Amino acid sequence: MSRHIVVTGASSGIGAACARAFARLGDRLSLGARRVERIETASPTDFRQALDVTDPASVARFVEAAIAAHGPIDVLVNNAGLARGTETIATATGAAWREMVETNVLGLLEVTRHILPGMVAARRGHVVVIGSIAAHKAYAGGSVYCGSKRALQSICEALRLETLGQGIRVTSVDPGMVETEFSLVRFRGDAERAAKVYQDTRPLTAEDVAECVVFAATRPAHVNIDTIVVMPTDQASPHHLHRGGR
Ligand code: NDP
Ligand code: 8X3
Repeated sequence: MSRHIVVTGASSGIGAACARAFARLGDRLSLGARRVERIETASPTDFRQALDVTDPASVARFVEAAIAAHGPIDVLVNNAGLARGTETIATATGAAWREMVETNVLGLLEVTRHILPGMVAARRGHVVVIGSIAAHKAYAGGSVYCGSKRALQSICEALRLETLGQGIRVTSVDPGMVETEFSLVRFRGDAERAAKVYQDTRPLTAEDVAECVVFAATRPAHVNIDTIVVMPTDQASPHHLHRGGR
């Protein structure tokens, strides 16, 4: 049966790949991102609307319109997120910290708090969070990005406790290196520096991660996949990569 899937950050990378993967299953999609014109729709019934997860009014408008378009939400893929810069704590100005926390943590909570009550009322629903291996292992220059992703682990744990017995599933998909626009955003548009991140190594594709999301979301209702940690074969930790060619 077709389900209503919401994907945040669907204009690029992992979010766009999740949208394509669920579209192939025949699900009804509601897709949001700030660059709404970049969101690809597979079917004329797919719903897309500008969404800035850091703006509570934008989140409220998006969720209301998504439910009006496709009815109760079955799966929320909390994917919108970013890393900005690699400044150390001593050299940062703080602006990028606020952007990361407002997007990765507060934005995710804002979207989730609007969608969860409908899932609880229906006594079914699935909240998927795109975490990161950065949640499992911090690195120099990544303090706040890593911290924001580690915060999501606690949020997922609390969410499972708060919804226990109410039919809600909570899954964190925690990827290692994925070749998307992530590094371009992190390095503020410096394409040369971003390309070097993926040089001579074989990263995951956005599709690899979307397959993990779809796997979790297509288990029977009594099965909750807690956490999927997925890394390239050529990666052992955030900064331990084998660069033997692609
Ligand atoms: P991309 O930069 O390709 O995609 C990020 C998406 O997030 C875009 O669609 C962007 O849309 C959206 N987004 C960013 N800020 C906002 C906002 N305020 N409101 C709504 N949407 C927003 O990167 P990825 O696909 O790689 O990143 C997706 C997720 O995966 C992130 O949470 C990231 O932390 C995580 N991740 C990525 C890894 C990687 O190596 N690439 C590894 C582990 C985790 P727009 O700019 O149009 O708003
Ligand atoms: C993205 C992966 O290692 O750059 O979450 O933090 S990493």
